[in-house]
Parts: sequence; C-alpha cells; structure tokens
Amino acid sequence: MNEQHPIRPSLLTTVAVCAALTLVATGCARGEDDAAAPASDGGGEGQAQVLDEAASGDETCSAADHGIEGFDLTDKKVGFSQSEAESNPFRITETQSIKDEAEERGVDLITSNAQSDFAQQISDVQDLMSQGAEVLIIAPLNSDGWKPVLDAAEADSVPIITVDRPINGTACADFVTFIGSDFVEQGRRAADQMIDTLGGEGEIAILLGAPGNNVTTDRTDGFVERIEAEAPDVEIVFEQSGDFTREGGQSVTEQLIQSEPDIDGIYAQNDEMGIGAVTALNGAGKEPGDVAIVTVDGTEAAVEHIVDGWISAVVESNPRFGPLAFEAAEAFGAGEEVGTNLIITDREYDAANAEEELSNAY
Ligand code: GYE
Repeated sequence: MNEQHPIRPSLLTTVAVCAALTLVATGCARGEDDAAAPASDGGGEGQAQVLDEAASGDETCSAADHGIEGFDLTDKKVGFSQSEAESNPFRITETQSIKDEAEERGVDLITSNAQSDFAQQISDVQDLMSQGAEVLIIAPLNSDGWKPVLDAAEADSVPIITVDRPINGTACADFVTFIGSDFVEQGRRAADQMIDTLGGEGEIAILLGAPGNNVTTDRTDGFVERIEAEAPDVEIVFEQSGDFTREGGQSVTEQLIQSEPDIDGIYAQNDEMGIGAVTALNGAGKEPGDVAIVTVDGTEAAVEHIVDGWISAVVESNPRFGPLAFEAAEAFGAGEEVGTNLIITDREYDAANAEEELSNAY
C-alpha cells in the first residue's frame, strides 16, 4: 500500500493508514514481506519486527520540523548506546541486530554498553558524540534524566532514535522517534494467559522489572488492569523487583516461597527473571506445572521451558531493532516524515505453539 507515499499533514487524518509509512517507502511493505522471510539479524532465524500501524498513531517528524538539515545516512557515523549488560539474550540480539543492519548498509557504527549504570550511559552517549557520532540510536536504561545528552545533541544537530524503552520528552524536539513494543498490551496479554492457566482463580506474585523505566510500570499496569477487570478471584499477593535479571528473579522467588509457599502463579516481567524463578521453584522441590509462570520476551531458554512444562506462556518483546531503526534514520535524513511512536507487533508462545515456533525465539 502507498509504497512511495510519505505522510503529508493534509492527509494525517485519513492516513491512519500506515503509520509506518512513517517509515515511509519500505515501512508498509516491509512488514508483510518480513512476516514470511527469515531475518538475517541477531537471534538466528527469528522474525524481524513488524510495525503495528494502528498502535503507532499518525504523529510524524521530519528533519525540517526538527530543525536539522537533511543528510545521507551512508555518509554519517552512527552511535549505538546499549543500556544493560549482554547476559540477557534480549540485549545480545538487539545489539547484534543493530550491528548487522549497519554492516548490511555499509554505515559506520560505533557502540557502547553501560552495563546497567545510568550515569555510565549518559557519559557513553557523550563519548559517542565526541567520537564523531552524528546520528544516535539509544536503548535507554531509564526514561528520565537525559537532559545533558538531549542538550548536547541539540547543540550539534544530532538526531536521536530511541529503541526498546522511551526517553520521556517531546518527540521531534528531544528525539525523532521511539521504536518499541506496547508494554501495557504485553501486560494485558500476560494476564490473559495467567487467567487461562489458573482457570480464573488463585494467588499470584509479580516479579517486577527494574525501576525507573516505563517498561516496568506499563507491564504492571496492563496486567493489573486486566486481572481486576476479568478475574476477581485472582489475587495479587506479592510484588517485588527482580531487576530484569536471572539472579534477581531467583532470589525474589526464594523469598516468595518462604512467605507464600502455596503460591499458584508468578508473572515475571521478563524471561530472565522467569528462568530464575524456575531455578528457585525447582530448588524448593516444586515440579513443572505446580506454579503457573507467565513471562515476557521470547528467549530460547524461556520458550524451551514451555516445552518442558515449567513456563505456561511467554509474550514476545521483539528486540530485532536494526532494520526499523536504520530505516527511520535513513527516511529522516532524506527529509521524509517519520512516525514519532513506532509500535511493533509481538507474538506469543504457549503450549500449543512453543515447539514449532522455537525458531523465532532468541
Ligand atoms: O523485556 C527485558 C530487558 O526494555 C523491552 O528490558 C526491554 C526490556 C526487556 O531487560 O528483558
């Protein structure tokens, strides 16, 4: 649909169209093509990201709107700042996807990893700029606290694309676009799976993600909203942060087993914490299926735990940001309108499809 058709303001209302088109040219078409084609990015054969046109909305930003001169992306050095340590497959796959796409396009890329230290990430991004990065792709650790970077980027006319977590600020002033999942919806889908597995009744715990970013709050809000609306007999009796890490998930679950030995379900806000929970439950003598576990991400290890019966369901969060991030940067540089909130679709794994869909996991 409308392949070469950039969004024009006069069309904005009728063009709920392809928010993607946003990502202009290939944006709309890419989704359908890639649904069938194996991705060449990180995470093996997994499916590339596909935009959810309706969820993405129709707000756009062009270089002119942003007050930045147009450019040819192939002439630019791109800086990528990773937030968390790459012990989590989400991070490994995300970074690899960015690197693969840069290589495929022949774009010069420099990278950094803040190892979950926010002050480090701020100085990493400043370093990327002093090493000559003229376009930034940032996977932010926290959503607030970016002012020093935003000011420096503005002073140097460096466009910022944020991926996987947003930066709180004003689109097309502080950054060009956010590309990522609908985290509230992920929470709702996790709740649906939990309600289903428990038959609408039981006591459950939430292993919260790291504080300070909206992924954790949104995955909580969507989950709680759906449980309250649909399952009055499901009671949330325990909530604690496992910091999005495997160790965190394990140690919080060990405490949970002490205080709530008969817990019926655990909603872990990412796979790494869910796998930590499995280790803790196993260590406490529980068997697969004794506790319903629902997680978010879609790592291979988690999807394998659906197959072996430990995990009931996994809501995907697709980290293969390379193609869309570079497409957005290219379109922005070329003077086109780019959607400021590019929301991707995520799949879901459960006992019915885990085995056959394992190749999409990362
Ligand atoms: O789910 C989790 C990671 O920000 C969407 O962060 C990302 C989340 C992802 O630690 O595994």
